[in-house]
Amino acid sequence: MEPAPIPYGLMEDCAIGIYQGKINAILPMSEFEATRYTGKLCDAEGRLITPGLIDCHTHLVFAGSRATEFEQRLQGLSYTQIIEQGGGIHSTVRATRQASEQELYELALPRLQHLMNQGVTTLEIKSGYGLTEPDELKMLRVARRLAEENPIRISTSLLAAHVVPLEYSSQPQHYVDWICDELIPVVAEMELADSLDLFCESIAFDAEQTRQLFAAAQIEGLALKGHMEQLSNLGGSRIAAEFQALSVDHLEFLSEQDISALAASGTVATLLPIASYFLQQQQKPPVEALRRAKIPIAVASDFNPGTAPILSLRMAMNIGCINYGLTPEEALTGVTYNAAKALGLEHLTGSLSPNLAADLVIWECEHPAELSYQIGPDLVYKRIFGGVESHD
Ligand code: DI6
Ligand code: FE
Repeated sequence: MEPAPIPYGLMEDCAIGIYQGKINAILPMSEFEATRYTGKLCDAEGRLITPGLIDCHTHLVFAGSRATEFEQRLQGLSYTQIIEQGGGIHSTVRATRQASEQELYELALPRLQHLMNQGVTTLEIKSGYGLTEPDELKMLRVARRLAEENPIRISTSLLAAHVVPLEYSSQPQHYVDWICDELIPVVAEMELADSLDLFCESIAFDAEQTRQLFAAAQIEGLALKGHMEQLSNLGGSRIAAEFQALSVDHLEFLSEQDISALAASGTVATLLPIASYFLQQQQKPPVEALRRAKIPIAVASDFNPGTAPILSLRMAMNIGCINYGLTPEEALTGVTYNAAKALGLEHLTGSLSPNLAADLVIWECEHPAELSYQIGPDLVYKRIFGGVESHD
């Protein structure tokens, strides 16, 4: 999945050597046979092998449901109107604050298992439904525990700047100051988050606050990400580029000027096609301009109860192809190599290369376009994480 002249970088009739959890060699079968290897063998019998899939943007840990809000939206109420009435993200915040840490873990575990069964070996999980110190820490601890107790790699992101909590609505700036001065240092000290994320939007935080939050997180050594230009353009992507953020996500309203800034910084453009499908958004991210500027494009599920309650990374690939005009090759690169880049993990996972983790999926198919094309029957034949097989 690394950039290559051959579509998908596809190699045929090869052997992959795995030693101590890492890929140590990739050889043509003829050369492999000459080694007279006598160790453990797994014959994939002509099946496709890809890097393990990476879902680089999820809100997997939360409590409650927003099904009645879905009904309201179908009757004409907008996402913005619902949040302005104290619903939307606020509704999930109420339910998540009420849930115990154990309850949150038990709600998240089957979601995690479902993703693992689809071939996901790395994912990102954000906080952002707690919005108080104990509740944000609770969410992040659940995400860390999911990684400790399951064969998967999880990158965590502090998203306390998801929305201004209702108790701060008369003094939003105080909330931002509190995140910067108190919460970020605590989270960094406890090593509970790998990155800081925020929502730069008229219903959330503005450009100046974005700058302030990024500066505070950078001092504490956190990587940076942002929900940018989803419903309007506030210039968040350009600020992210200035701060060399790992990724900017959504991007429906990204401008030409933003694209030049991103191209210069190496920031990944993460597209979230399920969210815009679910919100019936007409505005599409400027895929052709991103391509022309050679900006790495990642694709993620954005799984969350409000705008993306569809727990399927391959569905995100499929909708990305249908609604955004991605090629199946771009979609697959978007959930492997470029998704690893969006998490700063490309030296560890995301492609099949010597010295990377042996995270791979053997698929019940031969052509990689199948992965964007067919939704339904489970195509995973074997899932291998760090050299160890695990699949229900
Ligand atoms: N954009 C999104 O798509 C999610 N958060 C965000 O900033 C939605 C979160 C939600 O509605 O619960
Ligand atoms: Fe999101």
